[in-house]
Amino acid sequence: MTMSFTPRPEHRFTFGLWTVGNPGRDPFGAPVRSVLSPVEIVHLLADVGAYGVNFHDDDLVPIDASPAKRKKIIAEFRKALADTGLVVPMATTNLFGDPAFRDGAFTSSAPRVRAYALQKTMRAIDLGVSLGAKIYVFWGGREGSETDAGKNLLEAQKWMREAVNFLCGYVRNQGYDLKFALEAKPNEPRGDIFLPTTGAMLAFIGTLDRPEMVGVNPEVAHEHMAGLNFTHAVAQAWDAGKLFHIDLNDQAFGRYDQDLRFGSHNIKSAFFLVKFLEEVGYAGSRHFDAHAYRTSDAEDVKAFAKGCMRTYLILKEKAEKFCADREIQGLLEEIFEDDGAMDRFKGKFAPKKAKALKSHSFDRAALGKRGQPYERLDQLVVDLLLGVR
Ligand code: DIG
Ligand code: MN
Ligand code: MN
Repeated sequence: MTMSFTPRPEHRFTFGLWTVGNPGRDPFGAPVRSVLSPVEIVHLLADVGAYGVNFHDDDLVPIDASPAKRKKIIAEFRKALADTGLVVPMATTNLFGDPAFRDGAFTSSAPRVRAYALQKTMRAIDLGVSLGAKIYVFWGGREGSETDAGKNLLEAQKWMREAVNFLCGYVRNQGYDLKFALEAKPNEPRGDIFLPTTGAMLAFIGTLDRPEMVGVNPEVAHEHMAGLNFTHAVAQAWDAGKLFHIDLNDQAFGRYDQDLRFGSHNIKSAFFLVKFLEEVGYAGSRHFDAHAYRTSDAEDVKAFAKGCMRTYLILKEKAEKFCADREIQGLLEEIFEDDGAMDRFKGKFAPKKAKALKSHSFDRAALGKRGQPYERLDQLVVDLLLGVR
């Protein structure tokens, strides 16, 4: 059953303006590709089969644009969306590029910077909502420290909480149909970034006034930078009802944030992620927060975008084959076999249940003798991914 790996709107593949628009600048080199306009990026994404486009406020409207220029840019962007049928599922604020944010935005030690960050974000929310965004991402790239000598860590948490609570209040007061998705990253550009993992973000959300308005936007590269299993983080977010958005890319462990083409480095972990998302019926955007190699020319950038979507669709088909594979399913039945003998101890606590369990006799030696066929199962996954099954 080989389906065509052609992206369609129902796949909900999205890209940020900053992804295929990345001109190839890096900390050690100047841009290598011409800068594309938002309109050119929308048409490029339409050409490769994307469903939607996302943006930081400054990606669309330069921070120093005149009101007339702003109006023109937005009108042209709207027309490109209408001409191509692309939508804007998500928007976000650039709170990391301008020098004003060099010591953070919501957690800057300077009150004026913290207030300015709120103002910039409210204006960016207005823009995002006006173009159709229903999810608003916050990535705190500058929220952190190089030395903790100058930071009050409890104040920083409080300021972050106040900012998110304030913005939830703003969204409610405006009557916007908008939810927030917090994106974690352990470091870069700050030496250490506050709330460094998706798990940390999930704990933080529980301290907010309106936690129901706030979820997470896990990114593959960022959890990998922390040495973590990305699909485990996604599963925890899903279990908490907080997987509001997801940033797909790839990343070698122990490296700077590479934002590689999806599935280009860890194909097996990408497979387990796609299998999870498809099995649970994740209905949100499949957002590729990634960019082409600096060595890529314009044509290779399009190949990068096509590759992100193609790999996702190939792995989606592999996941379907996994679920239909009788030998794999046979092993899973063996692994999860249950004779029902422990049913009386399952579920919520009850004094009688605890009493009976405490007095139950287990054959501990027999428990230790039972192995699991994970080698056989994992080799079947490898066979599947290598195309020999
Ligand atoms: C980086 O991983 C961040 C920023 O690009 C943006 O704020 C967010 C949107 O996906 N990801
Ligand atoms: Mn990243
Ligand atoms: Mn991201």
